[in-house]
Amino acid sequence: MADEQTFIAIKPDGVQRGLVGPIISRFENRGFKLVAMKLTSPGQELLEKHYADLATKPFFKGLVAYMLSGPICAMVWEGKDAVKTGRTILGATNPLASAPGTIRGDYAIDVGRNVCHGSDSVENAKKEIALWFTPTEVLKWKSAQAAWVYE
Ligand code: IDP
Ligand code: MG
Repeated sequence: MADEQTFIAIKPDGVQRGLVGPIISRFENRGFKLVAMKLTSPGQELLEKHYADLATKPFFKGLVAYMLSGPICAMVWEGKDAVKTGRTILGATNPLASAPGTIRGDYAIDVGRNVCHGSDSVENAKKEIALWFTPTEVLKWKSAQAAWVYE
């Protein structure tokens, strides 16, 4: 499905380190289509919802504090297999286990400063997109590149 959507966020460390451009470029260059984007500081309530499945983890408080430490660049990227391929572009959760060529493998060292987020399933992508964006913020548009990206 070329219209699969994934939620990708550049975390506060990625924004502070000037990685917004390079991270966007990786998704653009691959052929994915940007359908929503905003620089946002969403607040504790949204971030606790976003990471609700990790609420019992010992690092949860620190994780939320990290996500509250500066602006986040929130995006929705669309294309064939966008969720799984998005995770591949990001690399492993622990940057030291991420292959060079992935975002985390090229730009990060510590798991608690891994510069980016990507949805881990189509179902969670739908939930995350609905949490971070209103429906009108997610645009429908036809990319002029589509015929050159898809056969
Ligand atoms: P993911 O971001 O690759 O999906 P998750 O297991 O969903 O990984 O964890 C969410 C985020 O929580 C990670 O991206 C990372 O920033 C943070 N995190 C995960 N495990 C640890 C840890 O052991 N210590 C500190 N932070 C962690
Ligand atoms: Mg996750």
